[in-house]
Amino acid sequence: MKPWNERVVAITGASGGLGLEMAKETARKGGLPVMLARSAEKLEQGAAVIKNETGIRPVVYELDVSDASAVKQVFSKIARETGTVDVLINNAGFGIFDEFEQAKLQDIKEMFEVNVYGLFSCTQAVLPAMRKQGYGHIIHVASQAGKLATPKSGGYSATKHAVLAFANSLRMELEGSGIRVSTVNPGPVRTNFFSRADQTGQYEKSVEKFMLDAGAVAAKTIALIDRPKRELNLPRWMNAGSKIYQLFPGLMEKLAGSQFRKK
Ligand code: NJP
Repeated sequence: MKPWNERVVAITGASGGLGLEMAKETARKGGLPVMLARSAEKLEQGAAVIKNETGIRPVVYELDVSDASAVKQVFSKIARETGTVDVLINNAGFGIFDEFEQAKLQDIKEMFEVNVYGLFSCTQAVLPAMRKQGYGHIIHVASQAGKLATPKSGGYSATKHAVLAFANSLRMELEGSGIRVSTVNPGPVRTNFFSRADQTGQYEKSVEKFMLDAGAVAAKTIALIDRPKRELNLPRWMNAGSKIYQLFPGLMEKLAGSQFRKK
């Protein structure tokens, strides 16, 4: 991998929340953040804050990751105007929490379009150039919901399970290519995510005491670039719960089922 001051780090969903914090952390290290999201105005505002703090002016592009042809166009533009993407952070995503019987199929489709197909398109857009240069790092922001699905998050959890399955397959396909694949699986993080995921505010309230700080999650994610590993799981205790669930699902649902009903 090149030194930080030559690294190009493309981050989807960088107009707010985790993505914006990751762009900040990239610039603090001396790297060039390429910030992608739908809201051009928020991207520009975020980039200005980063320029003020670090002296580095991020490159911004308006992009809806669910639009596969726009993804192709924007990533070709990045390659032409900025250079090869050394690190791609597939972070754009959203959730809608609903009992499945009441859930709208359209909402679930849209979650798959962004959280899964968007991530596929962005990954395909950067792979050929990473292969050519012989290195690169693709970091997918999945979730603890990709390991343990709880009530009211069937659709959302299914998208994140898909991301983890895809990441594991891709990692094996890319063995020996110099391209690393990691996933970041956080529990609840203090961002705007909940304003769409749960408009009642009930879930946010019930997990308030163990919400992660977005800046801290972003710093650990960017640290993965220097010390790649397959998964970053936060907080650790929650991941321990997910592991025990995978071993003894029936028992866990019986003993800790009420803990799974926070949404
Ligand atoms: O959420 P939020 P987070 N095309 O709402 C963008 C996962 N996660 O930072 O397009 C392109 O503050 C949107 O930008 P805009 C979660 O699943 C979270 O928490 O301008 N971009 C904004 O920048 C997601 O994968 C928690 O509206 C699109 C960003 O995505 C990632 O963390 C827990 C887009 C969302 O920012 C970041 O979410 C967990 C599109 N079509 C996993 N649609 C948590 N917060 O608790 C949205 O386990 N965006």
